[in-house]
Amino acid sequence: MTQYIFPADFVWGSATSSYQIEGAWNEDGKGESIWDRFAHTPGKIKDNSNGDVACDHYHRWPEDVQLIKSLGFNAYRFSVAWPRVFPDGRGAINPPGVDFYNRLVDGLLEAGITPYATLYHWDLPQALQDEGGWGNRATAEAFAEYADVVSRALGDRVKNWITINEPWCVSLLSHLIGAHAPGLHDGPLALRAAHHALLAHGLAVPVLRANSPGAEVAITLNYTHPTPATLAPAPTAAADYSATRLFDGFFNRWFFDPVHGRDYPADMVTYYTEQGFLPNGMQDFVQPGDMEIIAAPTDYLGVNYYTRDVIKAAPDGSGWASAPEAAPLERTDMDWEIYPDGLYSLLCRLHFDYQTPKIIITENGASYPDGPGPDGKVHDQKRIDYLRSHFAAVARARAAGAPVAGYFVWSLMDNFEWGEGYLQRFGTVWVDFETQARIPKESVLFVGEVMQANALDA
Ligand code: IFM
Repeated sequence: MTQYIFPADFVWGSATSSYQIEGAWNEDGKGESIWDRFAHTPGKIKDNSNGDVACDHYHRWPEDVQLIKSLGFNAYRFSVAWPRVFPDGRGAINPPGVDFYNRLVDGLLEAGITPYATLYHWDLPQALQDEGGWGNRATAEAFAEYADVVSRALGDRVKNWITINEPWCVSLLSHLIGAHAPGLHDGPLALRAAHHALLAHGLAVPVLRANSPGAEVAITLNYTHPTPATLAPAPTAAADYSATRLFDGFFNRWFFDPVHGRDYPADMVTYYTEQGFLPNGMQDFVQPGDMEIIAAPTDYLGVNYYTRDVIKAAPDGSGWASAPEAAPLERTDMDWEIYPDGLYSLLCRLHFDYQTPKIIITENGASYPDGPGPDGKVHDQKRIDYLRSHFAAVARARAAGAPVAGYFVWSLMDNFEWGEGYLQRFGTVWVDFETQARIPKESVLFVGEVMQANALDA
């Protein structure tokens, strides 16, 4: 048994996002988002559900704030729904939408909980999508206007800002793979979208700093740990390694490199050119000065980590393929392998390779099909095991020198898990979606003990 100690000022929080919990999709002047449109389109969500009601947090936020407080978290990461503030994406502000977040922030502060506000967690106003969405450079400019309005309203009290959540999902998952709104399959568009999402981040950084003096500003990137399916001396090892390196470029380096001032990775520019994703070259959407804007110094990097990907060379030699046959570890309900060493590696990679000055884990957690037992309690031992192993990975990375300053568990409560609907429960609080009852799971009691002690036995 090892005891890991966390520093006294370590941030312990839980996280959610607007579309996943708020509901009230068309109340008080809110505009339609791309997720409203996507989820209302038959066949897009596995259980044919949507976020119309979700956790009804829009109406139940006071009790949710009390819940967060009672669980012992000292920070809460939420996101602002852009179409609540600007129903048309820009132009006329919707005051009731801004008031909602004003009340939420006041409530959090009264409860002694530090708010971490994410400006974009995927609910783009549909009006902007109708003008080209993230494929359109004007969306990045509209984001800066939105960041200005929100930070003028909340910036006296919110001192922790995250611009964009997971630009890989905003761009490649949504515009190439098509699993998320707007559900497209267009490689060139996906790369434009990625650039404009990063540009939006960079444009917002000085705006947030100006309107929220003393605030810490960050972007959140998601990371998957790329692992080659075979190692030397297997005859496939060299090809699997090259494929893994490409996959790392696709998922990780395309985003981690530019925000660290390294430009887009040259090997991936070559690869995407060969794939026909850059028919007019990078200069088609990268304008002079953009890379400096994207690399605007931030106060920390937010990282979301869940799993690894085991990769082999594609049979036709053109890229990578998933290698489930070489991925034998226990899995969560999302079918994601449990691999805490990937979190350790990420944190060390950021520290030793990228020299990231400060890191906060803005999401980490696990989905399991849990529910209350005969005693009315939710015994989610597997989630406890998952969290314990990942807390230990954080502590080990800290011991190796990685400047990790905080950890937010995903998620505060069960919620709308995007294309999976309500079939996946990531919450540390169980939600009955019929009655909206909330029951803290045993895992959140475990997290509470760790937070209280600021220490972990593992
Ligand atoms: O629920 C999502 C969250 O919105 C973004 N990061 C990953 C989580 C689990 O899939």
